[in-house]
Amino acid sequence: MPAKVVIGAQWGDEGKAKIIDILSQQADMVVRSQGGNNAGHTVAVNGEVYKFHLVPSGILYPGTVCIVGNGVVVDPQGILEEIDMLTSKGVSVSNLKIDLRAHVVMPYHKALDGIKEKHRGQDDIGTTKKGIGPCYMDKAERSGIRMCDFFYPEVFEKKVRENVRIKNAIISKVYESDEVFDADEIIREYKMYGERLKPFLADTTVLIYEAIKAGKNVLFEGAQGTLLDIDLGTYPYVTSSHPITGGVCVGAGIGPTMIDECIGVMKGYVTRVGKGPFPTELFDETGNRIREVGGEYGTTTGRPRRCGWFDAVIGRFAVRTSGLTAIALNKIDVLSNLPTIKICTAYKKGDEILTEFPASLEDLKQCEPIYEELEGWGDISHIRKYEDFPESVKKYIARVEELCGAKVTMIGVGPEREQNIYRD
Ligand code: 2SA
Ligand code: MG
Repeated sequence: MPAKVVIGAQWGDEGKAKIIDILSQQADMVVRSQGGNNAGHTVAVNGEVYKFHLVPSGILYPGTVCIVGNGVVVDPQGILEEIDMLTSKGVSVSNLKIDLRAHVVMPYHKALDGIKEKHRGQDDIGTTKKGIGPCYMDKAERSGIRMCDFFYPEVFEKKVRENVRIKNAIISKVYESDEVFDADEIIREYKMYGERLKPFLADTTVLIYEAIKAGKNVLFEGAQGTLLDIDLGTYPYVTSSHPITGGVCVGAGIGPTMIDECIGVMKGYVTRVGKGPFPTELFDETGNRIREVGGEYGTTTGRPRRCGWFDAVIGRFAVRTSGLTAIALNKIDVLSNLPTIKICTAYKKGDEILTEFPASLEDLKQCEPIYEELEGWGDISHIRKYEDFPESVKKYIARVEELCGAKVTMIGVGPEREQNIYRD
């Protein structure tokens, strides 16, 4: 395996958790490098259900080192809840390490996330309200609080006081809200969290480097998806980090030459939560059917996800911007029993044909999908070998590969581990 990256190649919720769970079995180390507890996945093992937001699910395998890298924004309360949940279920967290450089999500970040969304009104982004955007904002503005600050109480206190002074002014004066904060209270509470987190803190960039150098299997676990990337996604309807493979280098502190494989996870259709244009979105019976059969409802919020046909323009974009070496194509069983299946091959914008994903949302809004229709298939959930797929499935997979420009090496026909079919 050596160093493998798994990212979402659409708008998130591509079923990365399942692929990561499978690959974690052979991993010596699993690393998160971006986002925060806006990510979420559920893993069921031996009848126990575990919900993860910050801690890599690899923690369930004894001996696997799990890292929350420097590029992650960490909500101390959130990660401590996860640690407590794991401990109460008898799972050891001794292999969990959090980078000293990781930024801390503070209570005012969460409040501002909510206040700003409310203020955006009709133009809201549909954020998870976990404080992700405001925390990355402070990081870029150079006023953020980092994990290493917990070791220097006077530095920590000074930073909290200055931040609270500014945030309170913004909250009360700009947004006319009374959700203001008390610095002393935050300092007291967060120092306590800091004490509890100290045993987990380390320079994880060294640990990752040494693991790769020693030939260990290192798995980088992406959160969210390509089109939610702050630089390359459908801005401003994006998250504030880099879910593309490039984000791993910065967010884990390694160089691109240290990565061997980049796997992009796609579904056989597309979903999106939150706002923003979505060219292949379906508003009809087929869309409802995909949502129901695929269980396309938000893990944390329960929000129904918007559903649409597979979009190869997006697939190509993900392959190109992340240098994908392979595609994991998930949930194609959800498309079973449809008479025909559509794939969007390009967009039509007025008289123009676009084969590449546009930069401007104004352009994207005008894009109409150009579809190619393929023959459907019946139940495939029992299939375990690629050779056993009906011709129509093989043709569909071949077309996805051709249009996106990367090989499909894993195919998902159901939620179970055995329902993941491998192909060289
Ligand atoms: P934010 O909170 O600032 O990151 O929100 C900005 C946009 O990014 C979208 N977003 C997501 N979309 C899908 N899945 C996400 N994460 C979890 C997951 C969701 C869950 O991985 O399954 O637990 O249900 C995620 N995180 C952020 C969000 O909808 C906004 O459009
Ligand atoms: Mg998800």
